[in-house]
Amino acid sequence: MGILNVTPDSFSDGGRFHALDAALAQAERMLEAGAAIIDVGGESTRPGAAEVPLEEELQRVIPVIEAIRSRFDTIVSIDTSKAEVMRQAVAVGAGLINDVRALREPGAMQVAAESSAALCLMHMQGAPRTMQERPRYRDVVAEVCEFLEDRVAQCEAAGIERRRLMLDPGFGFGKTLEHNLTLLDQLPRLSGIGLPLLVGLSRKRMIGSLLGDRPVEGRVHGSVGAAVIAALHGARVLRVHDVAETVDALAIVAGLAAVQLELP
Ligand code: 7PJ
Repeated sequence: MGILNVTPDSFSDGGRFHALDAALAQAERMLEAGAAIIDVGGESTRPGAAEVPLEEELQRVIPVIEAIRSRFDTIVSIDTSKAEVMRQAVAVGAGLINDVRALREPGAMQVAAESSAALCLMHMQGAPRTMQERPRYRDVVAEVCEFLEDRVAQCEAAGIERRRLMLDPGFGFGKTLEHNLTLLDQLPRLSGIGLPLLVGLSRKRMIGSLLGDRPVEGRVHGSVGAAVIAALHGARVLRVHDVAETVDALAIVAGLAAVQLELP
């Protein structure tokens, strides 16, 4: 899954046309590099980020999803928590709703149930503006599992079939470095829920921390290393910025998996 941010901070130098062009060019690069899904997001959920008004988010993401779907044969994912953004995104061809709030915003569960899109439910403790202030858990893996199992049950109660769901531990969303590393280490316990896992570690602060507070531009190799670990621990979808680099690394993981499957 290649990340396509359409926030003004990602395509800064003005104008919606420029933003659309730049977004399409980036989507094309990621698809050529081997991405299977393009994740379009217009709301920054980085720690400390302010919320984006509905109209603004719609204007950012809907034309981009439409344009990608008309030009490329790919799955488009919409990274949003807002019901109306989900509804319009699905109407113009998004096939996956990726919600860091796991369908907890008003109306989101209903829009998801009325669509036939795939859904990614992510764990987050708190809200983006404050989540990194003092994350606390008694047992981070158990609590993330409990939360995700509860959201799966809520989805099933709303009439959403299990086979439409993917789960995500939400690296960096209300978690310390130690929480993040514990989750990465114990990822197979989350697989035990029985649904595919999506994992996003790309260029995140935890990668920077392990590299001596490296700024975001210097986190590519660390991110690829983290993606390999996640894949070896059972992640089925990797949400990344650096598609070409990650696809190469995953070819090695796939080679290993092929040999392992032939052995007793
Ligand atoms: C994630 C996401 C993630 C899923 C973001 C960033 C922050 N969606 N959206 N999982 N992260 N499913 O990329 O640094 O980890 S935005």
